[in-house]
Amino acid sequence: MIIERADVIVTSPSRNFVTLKLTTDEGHTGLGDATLNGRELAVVSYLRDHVVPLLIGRDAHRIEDTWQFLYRSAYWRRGPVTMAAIAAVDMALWDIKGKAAGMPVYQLLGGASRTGLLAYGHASGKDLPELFDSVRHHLEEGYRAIRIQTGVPGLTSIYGIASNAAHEHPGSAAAASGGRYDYEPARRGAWPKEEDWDTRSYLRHVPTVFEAVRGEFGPELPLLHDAHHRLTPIQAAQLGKALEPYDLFWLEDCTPAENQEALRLVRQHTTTPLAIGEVFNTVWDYQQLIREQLIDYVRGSVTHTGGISHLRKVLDHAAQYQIKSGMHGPTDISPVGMAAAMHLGLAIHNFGIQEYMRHSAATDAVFRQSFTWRDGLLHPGDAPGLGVELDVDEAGRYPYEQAYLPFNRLADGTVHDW
Ligand code: CS2
Ligand code: MG
Repeated sequence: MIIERADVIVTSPSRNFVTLKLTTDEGHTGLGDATLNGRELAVVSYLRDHVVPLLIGRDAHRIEDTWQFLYRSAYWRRGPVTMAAIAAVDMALWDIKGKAAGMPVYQLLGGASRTGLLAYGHASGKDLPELFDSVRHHLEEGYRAIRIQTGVPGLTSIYGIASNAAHEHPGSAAAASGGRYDYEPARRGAWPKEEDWDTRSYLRHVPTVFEAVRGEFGPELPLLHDAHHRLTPIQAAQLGKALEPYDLFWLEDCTPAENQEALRLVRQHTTTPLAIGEVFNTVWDYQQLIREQLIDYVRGSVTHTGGISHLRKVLDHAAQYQIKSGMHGPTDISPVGMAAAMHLGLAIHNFGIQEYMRHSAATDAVFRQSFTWRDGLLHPGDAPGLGVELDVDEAGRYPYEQAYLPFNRLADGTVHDW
């Protein structure tokens, strides 16, 4: 079965998505997510100008050989742009293979290891009343695990606080459903928006928030928190220790982990479970984190970690150290990337939890999906392949929009991790 055509489709229903669509001589098509939030067009060019010409005429069944060819023949290795492009090709070839076999991709990966995938959603609020309202909203939606993010006294704008969809995101899923919280985890703008940050205020405030949430919602509900790369290792250790009484499911991105060794210091001081990896893109980024058991969850997404084939290898390596998956799943992972994550998550033994941010109604009209969300569990469905079809005409209604992620400055003007 030969790849005859490759299209790179950019569409922006609510936010930008980049999708690779492959078509074979036998008429099968496959989709791959290549979305890199804030740098989408870099991946578009990498695919259109450098990868697509190499795909035409290749045997669509040779997924591993195509992966190794694209990774090693590029000469320049790793990085978010390269690995998102390779991920899209990998996902599209698994989609095609599933359709040719008449099986959902999870069956090709070894079949189901569980009935469904535990998911978590993002509750947030600028203050406790708004946060509690958001937690209740997510419990009503069926979530069995919830991420907690709040405003910090003295800071004017901060990562993670949902906008009120009804007026800020017309056309969003929540606005359509009358819900109060739609959520763009990284509220983007046509120019990088400057946000402010102060670690000492944050470290004083967060433990009081979890004290209040446990008081209101009890000790059982799995709670997660994302420090979003902003702390030094010893500050991360301080926060992990301060949160131990609140029994978090995980503390995410507690400190920038390019220096994987930094997590040794955090690990020495706290038993709060740690999740890292959404900005990583190959197994080499995790090598020390996994081998020294410095983390408990691998946060990589299929879209940003070289596809199903490579993230499977990372997670099989992690399984040897009792480390589980916690795949990244905000709205900047497209429905195609989410579907691929669900197929992989259903098949592997060391599944942990799946992040699940609901896409907007406009996005769902572009990407017709067959996954299910029932009683707090996701399932990829049993449609052949990944189970997502892209409506090219609907996609054409939403041209690309320049959109940057925000950035942080400290009170003295120093740029800080966002
Ligand atoms: C966040 C992301 O979901 C998360 O854990 O870290 O929403 C992140 O801010 C975005 O993916 C950035 O594009
Ligand atoms: Mg995160």
